[in-house]
Amino acid sequence: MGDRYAPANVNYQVVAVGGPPPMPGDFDRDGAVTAADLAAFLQAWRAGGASADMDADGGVDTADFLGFLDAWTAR
Ligand SMILES: [Ca+2]
Ligand SMILES: [Ca+2]
Repeated sequence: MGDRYAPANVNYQVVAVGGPPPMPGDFDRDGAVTAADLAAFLQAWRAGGASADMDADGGVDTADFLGFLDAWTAR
């Protein structure tokens, strides 16, 4: 028959969409707060996005940056 098993996309990765992050600061939802999340956080923080409101006080400011650093170092 000539059929051969061809592996599917080996670059497949799970990308979660929607819902709250499993933990504060885990922007890419891989279960850990890492440098990759820092990049995502900074992007949201500069834009003043709600996802950067780490302390959930309704504003995006320096306290949220410190909150992210706290989540990062507490991993
Ligand atoms: Ca992460
Ligand atoms: Ca805030």
